[in-house]
Amino acid sequence: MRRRLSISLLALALGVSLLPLAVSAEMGPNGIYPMVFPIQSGAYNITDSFGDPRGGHLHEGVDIMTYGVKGLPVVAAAGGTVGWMANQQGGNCCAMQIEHDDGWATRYIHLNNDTQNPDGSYSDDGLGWGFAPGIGPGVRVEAGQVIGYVGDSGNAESIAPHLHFELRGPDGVAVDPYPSLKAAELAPLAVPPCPEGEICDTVAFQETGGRFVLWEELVFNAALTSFYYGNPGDVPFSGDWDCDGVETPGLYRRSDGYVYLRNSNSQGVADISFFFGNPGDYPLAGDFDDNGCDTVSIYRPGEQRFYVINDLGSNDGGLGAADYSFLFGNPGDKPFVGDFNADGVDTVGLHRESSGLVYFRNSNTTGIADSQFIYGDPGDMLVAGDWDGNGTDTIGVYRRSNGIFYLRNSNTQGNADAAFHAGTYAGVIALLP
Ligand SMILES: [Ca+2]
Ligand SMILES: [Ca+2]
Ligand SMILES: [Ca+2]
Ligand SMILES: [Ca+2]
Repeated sequence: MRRRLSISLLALALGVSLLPLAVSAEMGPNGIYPMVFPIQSGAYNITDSFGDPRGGHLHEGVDIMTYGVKGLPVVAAAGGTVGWMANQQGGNCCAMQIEHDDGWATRYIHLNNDTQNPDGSYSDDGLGWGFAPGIGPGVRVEAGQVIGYVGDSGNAESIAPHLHFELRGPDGVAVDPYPSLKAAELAPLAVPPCPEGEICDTVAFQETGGRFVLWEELVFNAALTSFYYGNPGDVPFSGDWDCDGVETPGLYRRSDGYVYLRNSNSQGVADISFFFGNPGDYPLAGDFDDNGCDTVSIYRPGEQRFYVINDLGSNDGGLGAADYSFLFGNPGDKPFVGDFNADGVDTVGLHRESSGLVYFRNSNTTGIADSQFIYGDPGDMLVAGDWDGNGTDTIGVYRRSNGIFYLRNSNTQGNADAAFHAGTYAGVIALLP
């Protein structure tokens, strides 16, 4: 039996804090500083050696070991200007600091100081030069620009060549760069999967406290916007409720079938609320009739039945009967929606979280799956979106165990086409902001 929320309960549910919110442009969520990995070619190995005791002091960086190889190019982890450089030949040759535009800094220590021979080997003579041409104090550098070369200068003469890499906050204090380096490894130079000029879906993550964090591009160092909407435990989804081409969040309260829709990606109360379905149903949102407007339908797991409706409700009212329903799927599987064949009509799919099985239909009718394959690991959360702007929705998974979002540009089994470290969240939605 359905019941309406009282006004006060509704206010409590949706009238959350009105504090202005912004995710820091400097340090991303989960302690990840957005940067590119400082070595972009050649083999390396890193372990988290930050804070290890080193000859009377604590190690203030992470050593990126290069398996005995000198001369690998070192790139700036972020855009900024060259700060100090130590270039006295012999003793301290070839260490530098890049001062980032946001006040943070990175240090690159033990750059090469040896002479390269005609055969490519290095004489361990301390007479070489480990800075890239044109690099000097005050010079502007961009993220990914080559600034120097790996070596064994300074107190690394007696050990293997490596890059000692430090990350320092605006206060000058070294912070452990290891999580940021691991995140940067996933996205060399952070190339977004959306080609220049295309219109592509992105994702927003839902925090346990009800805040959404929207990634403007699908790269770990994307600009972020965040806003509070809804209550912990509400199931998030997204759609274009007002047919303006912008997709915004909706929430479904599975305990009572209440739908709360918002028409902007900003903090505030629901613009549209109504109820549809029964306790325990799952929400689905999409354009099931290709009229340019998304509506909210439901999947009833106990019946394995989809109930589709092409209208939205209003004013906390009930929506009435579905336009049509059909059977599809197996008990326990979770529904998702997408236009998997680029014909303009959204259809339904199901994801078996226990095994990673994905299967979907290209029409909203009963029948066997038009496609099925395995993607991701058990426990991953699945969403579908048009990540590359070609009109076809494909799969992406958010892996809560490591905070990484993996996406694929075809609905087939295989490795991710792109991935980025996002951090720890409770849920994820795909949307076209
Ligand atoms: Ca809209
Ligand atoms: Ca529609
Ligand atoms: Ca379709
Ligand atoms: Ca696509």
